[in-house]
Amino acid sequence: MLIKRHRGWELPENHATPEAVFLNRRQIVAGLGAAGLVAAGIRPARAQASGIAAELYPAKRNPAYTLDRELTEEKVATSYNNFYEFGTSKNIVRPAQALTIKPWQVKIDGMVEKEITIDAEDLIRKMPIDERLYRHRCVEAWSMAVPWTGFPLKALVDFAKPLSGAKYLRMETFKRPEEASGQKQFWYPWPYVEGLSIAEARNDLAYIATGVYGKPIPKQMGAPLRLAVPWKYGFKSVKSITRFSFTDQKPKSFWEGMAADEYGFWANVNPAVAHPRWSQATEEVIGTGKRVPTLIYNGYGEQVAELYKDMAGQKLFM
Ligand SMILES: Nc1nc2c(c(=O)[nH]1)N[C@H]1C(S)=C(S)[C@@H](COP(=O)(O)O)O[C@H]1N2
Ligand SMILES: [Mo]
Repeated sequence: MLIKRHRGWELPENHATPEAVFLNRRQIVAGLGAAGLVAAGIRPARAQASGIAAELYPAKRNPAYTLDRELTEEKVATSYNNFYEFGTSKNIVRPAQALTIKPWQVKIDGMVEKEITIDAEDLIRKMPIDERLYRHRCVEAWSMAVPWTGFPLKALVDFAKPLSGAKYLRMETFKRPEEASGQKQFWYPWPYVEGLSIAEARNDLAYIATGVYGKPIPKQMGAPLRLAVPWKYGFKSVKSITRFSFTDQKPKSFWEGMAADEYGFWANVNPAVAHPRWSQATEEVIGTGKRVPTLIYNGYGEQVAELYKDMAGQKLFM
């Protein structure tokens, strides 16, 4: 079992870096601007990484979501990324800085009581923020473990007030080829789209991350808000979301549009079901050089297996 009890007030152990805690407190308490930080001998670049609703970080850790494994080092997790809008390599930190995240309009539409557009900062400030330690397993058979900050997707679903006929939640990334050169590659079905069933979106584990390592989330990891569904392959966790649409039609995802026989809608982690081109039995834990066995539902079966009990015969693991 992966869940270990921690008291909520305990300080993050080996991740929320002391300087992040220090900078956040100092900025709030002393009201130090970048100039003040320079005077104090602190590089402003780090402080300015706090873009959106910076006063929320670091947030109180939720003791229900901790792990029995080491967290991935911050500099590893924040510099080894998949974000095809900015290139197909893992090294997209630099091009991703071109993304404008302030202001950031989020549209909530489709089968809801009332469609709205709201700025990400206003939306985030309405949500119940906590910190959670989650595993993350990419379909490419590597994994990491990160301390997200954010809010349960369920809170956004409740805020949206979906109509009773809504069965799916479709989530869409920005489309700005002028900022994201990968989107000039016309053979990809931009914008990046992902979807969940409403039951999945209401599961306690489904999460919208707005921060990581005790700070606002960096652009390369999907600022200002991205999905984190740790029992599914990483491609489901769509980054930099601009639109949440409630629908009765199963959404067609970006990767389904590319290769439907390799990347399906459910995409739940299962070591026993191989990708057509490679095994999913083990995963490389990035930053450690080690391979470990992959777990069914990425170790979260107790929380999510129930969602699929009446779905035998569907391709749940691809
Ligand atoms: N918009 C968008 N979201 C995306 C992707 C992408 O290319 N574009 N890549 C996905 C994949 S394959 C993975 S493994 C995770 C990687 O998240 P990380 O870089 O924060 O680890 O983001 C997912 N979300
Ligand atoms: Mo991935």
